[in-house]
Amino acid sequence: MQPNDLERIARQIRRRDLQAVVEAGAGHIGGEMSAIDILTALYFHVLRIWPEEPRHPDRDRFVLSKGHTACALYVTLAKRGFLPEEEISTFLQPHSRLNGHPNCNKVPGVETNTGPLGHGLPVSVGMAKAARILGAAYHTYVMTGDGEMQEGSNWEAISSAAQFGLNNLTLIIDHNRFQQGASLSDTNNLAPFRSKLEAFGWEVTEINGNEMSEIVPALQHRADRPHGIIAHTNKGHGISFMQDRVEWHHKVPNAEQYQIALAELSESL
Ligand SMILES: Cc1ncc(C[n+]2csc(CCOP(=O)(O)OP(=O)(O)O)c2C)c(N)n1
Ligand SMILES: [Mg+2]
Repeated sequence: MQPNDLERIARQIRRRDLQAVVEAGAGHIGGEMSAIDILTALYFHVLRIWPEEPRHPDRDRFVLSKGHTACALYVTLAKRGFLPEEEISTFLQPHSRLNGHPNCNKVPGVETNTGPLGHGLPVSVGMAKAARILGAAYHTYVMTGDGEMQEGSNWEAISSAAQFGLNNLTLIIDHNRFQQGASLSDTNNLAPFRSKLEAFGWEVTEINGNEMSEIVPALQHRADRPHGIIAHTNKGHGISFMQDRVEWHHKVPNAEQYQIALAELSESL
């Protein structure tokens, strides 16, 4: 697929995500918009997957460690054929399997439960290590938030991955410079990430994480050790009034804001 096609799909996913958050009256729209270009590249170009057989043993694994942005994952999985697209309208409704955080026992395509930050990367190290033990060829990808990197468990996992020589593991840090309620630099600022990952023995690539032509080759790159992608993104990317505004971590657009956002995400742009 060409970058143009992927950009078109990403816009469609952004629109559906926006609509779902507005209809549910809740969600984490800022961190969804920052991550959607990477999710699109993964599910529509990079991952080796079979939607009709979500547990295929040879499938590549993707773990959304920043589980609060579940809605973006659900919309992407639905568009790729893992679940009915109509089901997105049940997001956060009673009895829906599309909960605020992804559950692998309920939703096809979800690899592990996430939501409590700091767990997806350790689990992904286990998945990559398991591939080693089994002699399996699948690749494991995991996306964390930049605020999430403040969890100490991530750094234990990073050191283990290097120790195990896991060249079948790619970590993507969605570096949108904000966490919940504050900018990263005003809290426990771990940026810059490159020098820290390199000190643990990882190979590092830095990209514009909202630019498809940079995302795809970085995801496809294979190193001789664990690979970290520092994806510089904008929280709320694609919707002008949300970008870099801390309140859009989990604010819900009102009717007027919804119309402005929809227009900005329209096909013609
Ligand atoms: C262990 C844990 N502590 C706190 C929270 C509450 N929480 C949800 S999202 C979030 C901020 C995450 O920021 P970041 O990782 O940068 O995510 P993004 O900017 O991509 O939305 C926090 C503190 C949580 N989900 N898990
Ligand atoms: Mg962040």
